[in-house]
Amino acid sequence: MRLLLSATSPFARKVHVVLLEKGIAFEPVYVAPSDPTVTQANPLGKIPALVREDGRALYDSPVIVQYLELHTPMPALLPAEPGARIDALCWEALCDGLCDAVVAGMLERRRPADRQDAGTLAHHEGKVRRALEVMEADLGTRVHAVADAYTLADIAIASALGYVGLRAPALLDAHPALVDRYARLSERSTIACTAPPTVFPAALVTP
Ligand SMILES: N[C@@H](CCC(=O)N[C@@H](CS)C(=O)NCC(=O)O)C(=O)O
Repeated sequence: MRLLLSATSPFARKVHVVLLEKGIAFEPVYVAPSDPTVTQANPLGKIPALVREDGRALYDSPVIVQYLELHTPMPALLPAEPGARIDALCWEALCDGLCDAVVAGMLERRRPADRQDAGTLAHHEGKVRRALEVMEADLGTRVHAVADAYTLADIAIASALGYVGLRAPALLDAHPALVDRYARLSERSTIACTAPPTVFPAALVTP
């Protein structure tokens, strides 16, 4: 299998971590979303895409994660108990949506200064701020997000926090507990080895 990814995509990082956690053999292919390899695999031109042995491709990241969980059930990254399973999937949705908003804000800020819309920027930033507030409140001091076990929820949270740290670090200033959580999650080798090139500014990294 080939995973089409970039070093910074939080969606690709989530899938990358799941592949590593499950010990599935794959070839990582670092590529820009605009590359023809990506549009051949995913008509939407987005990464990640997983190209299977028979050449058929899968996208988007929650679908790829479900595929990997179904085809390689162990180690399980989704709880078997239905309530906990839905909770984990809801964490994934929150984290993915947060990342979508960071991406949208970043694209708006890349427009020429005189064509950036303050209302649009505030709209996207509001989503990120609210998502981080909910994340901090709901996680509290629990070690794991769901079911007292390491699950997809923790992987999605690590990917999202790493991405906020990369693209909009100031939004973490109000959330030292989340910065701590990211540092703790990063102690796991699969999270550490998939970190984007620059994660948190040194001042924000707790020992
Ligand atoms: N919902 C998709 C989002 C993927 C996504 O937005 N990927 C970005 C990179 S972080 C991308 O490829 N953007 C290119 C584009 O939208 O044209 C998923 O979870 O896979």
